[in-house]
Amino acid sequence: MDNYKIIEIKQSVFEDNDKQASLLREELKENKTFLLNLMSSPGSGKTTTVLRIINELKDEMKIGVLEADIDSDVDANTVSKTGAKVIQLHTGGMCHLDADMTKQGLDELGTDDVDFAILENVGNLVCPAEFDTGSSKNAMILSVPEGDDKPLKYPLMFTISDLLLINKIDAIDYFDFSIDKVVKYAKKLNPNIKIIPISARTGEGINELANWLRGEINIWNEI
Ligand SMILES: Nc1nc2c(ncn2[C@@H]2O[C@H](COP(=O)(O)OP(=O)(O)OP(=O)(O)O)[C@@H](O)[C@H]2O)c(=O)[nH]1
Ligand SMILES: [Mg+2]
Repeated sequence: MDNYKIIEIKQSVFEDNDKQASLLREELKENKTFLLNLMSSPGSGKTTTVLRIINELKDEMKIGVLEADIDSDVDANTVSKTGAKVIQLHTGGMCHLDADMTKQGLDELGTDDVDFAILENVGNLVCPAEFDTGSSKNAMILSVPEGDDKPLKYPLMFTISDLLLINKIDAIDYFDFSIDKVVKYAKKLNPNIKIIPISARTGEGINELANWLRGEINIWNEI
């Protein structure tokens, strides 16, 4: 039997998503649960990065994962093999999650024994950027094969993200991709964005990512 649930999430009835997001953030803070909203295009490496994060932090904290997809349970199946608590959310065709939909997933996951919840959002660089999920921090992945012009084409995603992971740097020799250009464009849109080049495949940069997460989780639990 699979050790994860699949939830068909209901469309939100709330009109004011920002209000729902603030309420959820307050609830998570009281509960001392840090929620990372991880966004990217399909195939940029979200699930592979989630596996790396779990591997790095699982001995220090209890981790729970929400896998959001239009259909399938491929990612929940992969992540459940790590032993982390996982829920697969089906969005019924919607290309994003809002705060109420995220809450439906967290309620099912149960956050009382979760210190760090990771939401793998639906693969898409547009819609997820438009909806506050109630997360503690927003992270995005841009992978090398997608090209270094993406901050110019999808500025909102780079503007609302606290962390930009440049993934698949093991493949950089095969693509015309300038990390310097991405850093320049992204910082222009969002001067405070933290940028970490990684390879979820080889593990390069994962230490720095884990340290960033440890720092943010500590801050979240202190204030
Ligand atoms: N070369 C290389 N391949 C990678 C890296 N990270 C992920 N991949 C590969 O990229 C493909 C997609 O990775 P996933 O982790 O499934 O990507 P995803 O963003 O979760 O995809 P969706 O959930 O479908 O949106 C897989 O074949 C991975 O093995 C990396 O750092 N380097
Ligand atoms: Mg995935």
